Amino acid sequence: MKTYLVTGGCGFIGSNFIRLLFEKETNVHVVNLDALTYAGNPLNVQDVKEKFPDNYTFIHGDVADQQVVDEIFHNYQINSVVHFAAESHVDRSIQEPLLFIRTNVLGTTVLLNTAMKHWKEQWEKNRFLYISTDEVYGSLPLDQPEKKFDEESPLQPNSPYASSKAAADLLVQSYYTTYGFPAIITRCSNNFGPFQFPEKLIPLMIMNMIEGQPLPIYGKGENIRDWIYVQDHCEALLEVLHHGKTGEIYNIGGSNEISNSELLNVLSEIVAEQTQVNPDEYEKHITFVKDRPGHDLRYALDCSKIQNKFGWNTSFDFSVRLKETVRWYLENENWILSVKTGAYQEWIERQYSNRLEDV
Ligand code: NAD
Ligand code: TDX
Repeated sequence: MKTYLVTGGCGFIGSNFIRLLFEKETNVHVVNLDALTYAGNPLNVQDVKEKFPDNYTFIHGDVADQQVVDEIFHNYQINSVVHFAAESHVDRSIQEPLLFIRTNVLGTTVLLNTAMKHWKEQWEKNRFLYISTDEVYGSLPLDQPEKKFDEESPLQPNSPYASSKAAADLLVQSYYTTYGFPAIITRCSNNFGPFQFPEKLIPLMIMNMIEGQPLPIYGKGENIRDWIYVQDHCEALLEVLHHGKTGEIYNIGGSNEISNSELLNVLSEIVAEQTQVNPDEYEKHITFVKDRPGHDLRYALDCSKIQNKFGWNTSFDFSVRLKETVRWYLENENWILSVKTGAYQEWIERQYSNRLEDV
């Protein structure tokens, strides 16, 4: 039996990863450590809990809490750590940077220290996979489409979120260099798919279309992101976990760049088709609002390393996956209800009270 400590497993990517892990592997035990912040939703792993009651353990706790993390390593023979837990939203980091430092930097260091202490004698069998992000590289210009970031590109993060992820990324690297700690880092582009909290662009727009809310595009909508379907990301993580080399960094991207405005047009058409509404209905709600401060223009990753080493590639046709994602949000009413009150409501109120009148 192999035991994985997955942190942030009630969040978007973590929950998709746990589901995939149980689909692909037998004889595994997953310990999911999650603080259940506004972004963590127990419904995201409800099916896993029901299907694998003996192989799944949930621990409600904070990655920055030394005692909790120490107890987990004491109580379970953890073979590998897959560290997703983070404050993950750029806009929130602009409003509350200290929280991002605590969770993303201190939390990662507590995990590193504790794993190091408990793993001393079995180093070779263990892996610590840190889920970093493409945002650590900073922004690319819009007028040089051939430029992409590879794993050697310098780190030039811009937002407090990206800087906190970069700080943790460097700490993970330092544990490998200094102690030989068995760490691997992945840096992924923007994910989309089921179970994503509707503060990130795609689910926010889908939810707002369903709810008849305005569709706020920051600035001119010309910013470009590289979108990857969450399952493709999770499959890449399994490859890296099993075949990756310690001390190495792997970019994971969708090779699928699109501007926010274009994306919103495509989404409007898909939601309109699936709800049998005229697309003009949604397009008239598109509202250009004050830009995000320090808004990165473009992200794009060179993923040749992971493609060449593991033969990994994305499996999807973007528009097919977008359609599936829209359908998921339309069909999962209970999930929508669970996020609709509370943080989502508070989030859109804050967005609109802060932004629309400023334009
Ligand atoms: P998310 O916000 O959906 O989920 C984060 C999870 O971490 C939640 O379940 C939350 O409850 C938990 N958490 C937060 N603080 C915690 C703490 N102190 N202790 C324990 N648990 C805590 O995030 P996501 O989009 O699933 O991202 C997961 C990871 O992947 C993050 O590290 C993020 O930086 C990285 N990443 C995300 C994307 C993306 O597009 N979403 C892209 C690249 C990298
Ligand atoms: O209401 C909005 N309007 C808008 O125009 C929101 C929420 C976003 N945007 C823009 C900002 C970005 O250019 O859409 C783009 C995507 O925004 P987000 O979904 O907030 O993602 P981004 O800022 O690109 O960061 C994401 O990618 C890398 C994730 O949130 C990070 O966790 C990940 O590390």
